[in-house]
Amino acid sequence: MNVSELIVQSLRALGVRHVFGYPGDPSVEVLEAARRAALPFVLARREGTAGLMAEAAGMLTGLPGVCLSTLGPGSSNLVNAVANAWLDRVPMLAFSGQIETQREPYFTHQVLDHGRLFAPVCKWATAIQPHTAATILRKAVRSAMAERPGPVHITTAADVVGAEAIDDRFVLPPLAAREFPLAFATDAAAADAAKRLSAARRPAILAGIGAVRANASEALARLAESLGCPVVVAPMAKGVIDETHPYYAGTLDMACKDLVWDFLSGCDLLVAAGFDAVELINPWRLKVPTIHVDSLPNTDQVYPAELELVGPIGAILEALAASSKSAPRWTEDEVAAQRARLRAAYLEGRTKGRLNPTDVVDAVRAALPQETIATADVGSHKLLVGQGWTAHAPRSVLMTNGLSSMGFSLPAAIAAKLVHPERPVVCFTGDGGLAMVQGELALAAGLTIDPLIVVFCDNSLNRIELKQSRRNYPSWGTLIEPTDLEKLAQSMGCDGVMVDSVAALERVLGAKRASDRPLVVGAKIDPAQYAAQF
Ligand SMILES: Cc1ncc(C[n+]2csc(CCOP(=O)(O)OP(=O)(O)O)c2C)c(N)n1
Ligand SMILES: [Mg+2]
Repeated sequence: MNVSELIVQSLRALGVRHVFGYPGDPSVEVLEAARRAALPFVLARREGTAGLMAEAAGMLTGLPGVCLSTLGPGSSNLVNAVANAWLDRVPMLAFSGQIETQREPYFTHQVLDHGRLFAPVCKWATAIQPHTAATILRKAVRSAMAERPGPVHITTAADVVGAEAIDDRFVLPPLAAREFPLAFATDAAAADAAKRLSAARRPAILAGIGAVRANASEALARLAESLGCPVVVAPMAKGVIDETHPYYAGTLDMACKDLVWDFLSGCDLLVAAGFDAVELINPWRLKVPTIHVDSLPNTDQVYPAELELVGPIGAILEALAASSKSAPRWTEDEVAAQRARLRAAYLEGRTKGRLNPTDVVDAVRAALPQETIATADVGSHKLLVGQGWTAHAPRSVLMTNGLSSMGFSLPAAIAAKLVHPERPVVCFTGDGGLAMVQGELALAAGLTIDPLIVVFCDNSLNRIELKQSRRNYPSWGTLIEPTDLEKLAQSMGCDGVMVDSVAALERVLGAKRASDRPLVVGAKIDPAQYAAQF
């Protein structure tokens, strides 16, 4: 078995179903090994988008997303996606080719030092060798998946990929640590937490991506119900509690953020459940005593916590639910009133008779079934989708709120469709974000998948343009040309349509459409609502 075959075999053993990438000379052996093992290779239009597809696959499955590039320009193109997975805390295995091992130390053409290039944006940057191959892969997998998960970058040199693997027995490591039940009743910190919760009159839970990774949804709902306590979620954790649950109380740091922060300020105890401060866009402003519940200690200290309960998040939340008795602290009506305030604020600033950004979010939500996977890009539209889209299950909304790289949502939607072909997928993107990655429309068409791609067309990098106007600066360097998305989509093998009214949008969403072709809907919105909101 050569090293490439060993790599493919270990990816198979791990349950990986796709490799996303863009090849070069040193990738040929890896491609051939994947072909022989019938491991699908998804040829993206550039490495950066391939990596974002891998990231989305990692978000959806919890297994490392796998991407591949050539050396030099391929690896440098891959850096953005690896960094995105790094700050979004998504497990990833990123492979880049390299010149032969003997030439690497001195040769210059296309040779970058991958160790130095990737070290700041991954958990481990390493290289594979025949005599250590299986061990390196085992360590890479375990490192990528261990809390907090993230990317591992593996250099595969041109002379190594075809060489016989000497260390050739890949043993799949346990992918999660055995979580022993906590001795909650006898633990002083736990008893302290239970006492504080029992004494609290206005507690709230702030749930984040750690709770999603820990599959703690049920425990979270149980704690909310047993306390009678609202749950605010971080954007990437949307769906960790069904947003139609009576105790769901909004998404943090998206649209209407002051309402959410003020609501939390009024609480007398906060349980941060798997909340990762990487999702904070604004500085922490709460003075509320906080209990940090996570698989890791609160080493970031972006927010202070008086007490830390570190371990299996679901088990800790269950134990808190069981141990903190007393009457519900909030009525369901009080939490419903908060949701109603949020909804009213989210709708503010619309212009009658125009296609407002929230009209687009709401019409799409109304037209698509509960099990839809939504991906959102980065920009003004994301803030409204983040608050306005009703999520029903964890891992059903994919967005990047760690690195927050534009151009994420289209590749993520393609990956979502490959991972879950049976579920409807909608991609929300700004016109700026789409322009960065629009070549991938041709990939989506080639794959005969049917994501719905909804583009907020405002001819602007609105999020930045608004910041200019806040300072009374003219819009300069932030305007983009209008694009005929109907023509663009068609030239890429997709269906396309432009709409400029709610009625036209609803007609398109209600019409029967091809199940083997993406549909691009260019929504010509009136951006005035953004200005009113942000
Ligand atoms: C790769 C990248 N470049 C720049 C930014 C900074 N940025 C954040 S939002 C934004 C504007 C996005 O424009 P568009 O996609 O049209 O969305 P809109 O704000 O108009 O809804 C920019 C430039 C970023 N987040 N990522
Ligand atoms: Mg825009």
